[in-house]
This record gives sequence, C-alpha cells and structure tokens, in this order.
Amino acid sequence: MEIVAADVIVTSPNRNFVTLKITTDDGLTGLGDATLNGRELAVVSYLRDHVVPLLIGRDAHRIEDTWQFLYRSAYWRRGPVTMAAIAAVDMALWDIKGKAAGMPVYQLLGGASRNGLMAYGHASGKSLPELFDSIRDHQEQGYRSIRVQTGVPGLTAIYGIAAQSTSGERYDHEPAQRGGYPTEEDWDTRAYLRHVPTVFEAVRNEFGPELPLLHDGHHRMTPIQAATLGKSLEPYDLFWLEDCTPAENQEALRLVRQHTTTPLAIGEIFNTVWDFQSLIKEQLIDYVRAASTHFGGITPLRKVMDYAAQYQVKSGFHGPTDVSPVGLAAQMHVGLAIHNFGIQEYMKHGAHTNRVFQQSFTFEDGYLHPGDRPGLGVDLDVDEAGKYPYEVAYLPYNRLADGTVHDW
Ligand code: EZ4
Ligand code: CO
Repeated sequence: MEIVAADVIVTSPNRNFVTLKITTDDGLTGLGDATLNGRELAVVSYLRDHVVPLLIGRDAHRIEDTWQFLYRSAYWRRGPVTMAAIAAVDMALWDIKGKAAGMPVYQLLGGASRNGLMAYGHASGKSLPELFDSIRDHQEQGYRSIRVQTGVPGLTAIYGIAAQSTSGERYDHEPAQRGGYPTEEDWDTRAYLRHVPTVFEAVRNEFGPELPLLHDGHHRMTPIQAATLGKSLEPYDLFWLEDCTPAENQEALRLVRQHTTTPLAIGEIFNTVWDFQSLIKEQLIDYVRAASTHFGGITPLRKVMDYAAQYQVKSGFHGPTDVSPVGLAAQMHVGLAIHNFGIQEYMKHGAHTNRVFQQSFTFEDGYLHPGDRPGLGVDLDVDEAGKYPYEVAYLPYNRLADGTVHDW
C-alpha cells in the first residue's frame, strides 16, 4: 500500500489547526494533527518542504520504519517543530492501518483495558462564587474530575481564567490570544502561594472530599516555592499538581519530591521519551503529561507509557483545545489500550471546530471513548476547513511588578 499524496491543511475555525492528510494508492486516507500553538506555520513548512516529498511512494503500512526514518535521517533530533511533524505522519499512518484492518486503532494497540477514560475539565473563577459556579457547571456537563484555577488578589490576569468569549460559542479557557503580538500579563508568585491553599480549602469545604481536584502551576515556581505549595496543598488531597517548576530543569523535581506527597504531573512541552527517562526511573513524577501531537505521535506515546508502567507512573495526556480532535482521538486510543491509564484532560472544542472535524468519540458520565469506527474515527471536511483561513495567534507572556519577564 503506497502513499500517493500528503496534503497539509491549515484551518482556523475556533483557533488554528494544522492537519496532515495522507492518501494511499488504494484510496484510503489518514489524518494526523501537527498543531503547535503559536508557531503553526513552522510545522506547515517542515511538513510541506521537507517531509511530504519523502513520503510519496513509501509503504503506508511501515509505521515504525517511517517514524525512525523521519527521526534519524533528519539528523537534527527532537524539538517541538520536528516532533509535531513526525507526530502527524505517525497518526495518519495508524489511521490508515486501522481503516485497512477494519478496526479502531485501540484494537491494534492490544484492545480496550477499560470501558472509558475518566476525563477532567477546567473550572476557573476570579472569585470563589465564580469558581464554585464553574465547578457546578462542569459537574452538570458530566465531568467527574475538575482542574481548579483561580484569580489571585492583586493580579489582573491569571493563567487558566477564561477570557471573555467573543464568539459566544468558544468553550475555551485557553489563553491563546489572537493578534500580532503576545499579550502581556502580570505575575506575583508570593501572592499566588498565599492564596491558592485558601481556595482549595474552600473548594473542599463546599464540594466534599471525594471530587478529584487538579491544579496547574504552569511553570511559575522555583523548586523551593513548588515544594512549599505541594506541602500546603496536602490537606486537600489533590489528584495532581502540574508543571510546578519549569520543565527544562528536571533536577528541580528531586527537591520538590523530598518535601511533599502531593502527586506531580509534568511533560506537556516534552517531545520525546528521553525527556521522561530520569523522571520516570527516579520516580520523581506520578503522571506523564505528553500529548500525542507534540510527542511524535501514537508510536512513542505507547513506548513511554510501557516504560512508565514499570514504575507505576500513569498517563495524564495533555488535551487542551490546541490539540486538534485528531490528536485528541489519537491519545484516546492509546489511553483505552494501555494498562497504566490515569486520566485524560478534555476541553471541549468549539462548534466551528466540530463542524470541520467530524468525530466518533463520545463523552458520557465523565468518561471519554474514542468510538469504534475503523482508524482514529475523525474525518475532516475540507470545504468547511477552507472557510477559516489561518489567523496569527500568540500565547501571552508574563512580567513581574518590576518589569522582569517571567514564565507564563
Ligand atoms: O497552556 O496548551 O494544562 N494545560 C495547559 C495548556 C497550555 C496550552 C499552551 O498551548 O497548560 O492550557
Ligand atoms: Co498545563
């Protein structure tokens, strides 16, 4: 089964998405997600200029070989642009293999290890009443696990707090701001560290001990600050504390780990298995936050989870709205098949996005299921996609009170 075409489709229904569509000589097509939020067109060029010409004529069944060929022949390994491009090829080939076999991808990965994937949604509020309403709203939508992000007194913009939706149909607490320059936000870690434990105390008092609660520190703390937060949150029994320190200094996690039993999740900006190697082996984390899209696709996601299984480290794949429905479906198939599934992040895509990408996955009673259509179970309506041209969009950035740039 030869690859005869590979097309890169850029569309911006509710936000930008980059999708690779591979076609074989027997007429099968497969989709892969290559969306890199804020740097989308770099991956488009990487694919169109450097990868697509190498795909034509290759055997579409050889997924592992194609992955290794694209990774090793580039010489310049890793990095988000390269790995998003390889991810798109990998997912599209799994999609094709599933269609050729007449099976959903999770069947090819060993079959279902569970009935569905527990998903968490993003509740947020500037004040406690607003936050409580947001948590209740998520519970009404069926979510059984909730990420809690909150305003901090004295700060105007906080990571994870919904910007006012302009379209009215954008369920998107995502911070991606459209426009030609990153929006500047303010930050004060000491104010944050004082405030957050009071919020979790209030949430536990209101919603009781059972509801799994998560929190994202978004790379903003030093190791000792992260240790302090983990310790002060212990009474509130978090499911996890995510990205408590900037991910590139992995040694920081050793210090954090010595001081707190709050479970730690990290890795949404990691690209390869090697980024997790010592964190898993030294048991410094509890959840792998990789996303299929930024991690080279289904093939390496499966590998890192098999490695993690030896250390009782579980999955918590990154599922923001900047991972397209194709990328989300890809990691749902992995999550259903592996034994060491933990939780799946699930932010609902906007209505326009759902018209461009027709999906077979379901979300019922808090559980996701990728569906049983052959392949990944996602189709792309090219005419619909063509209605939404690319829009320049940058993520925001932070400055401290004295003007210093800080991690966002
Ligand atoms: O800010 O995906 O846990 N989720 C996150 C995300 C990231 C965005 C960046 O593109 O941290 O909301
Ligand atoms: Co995060």
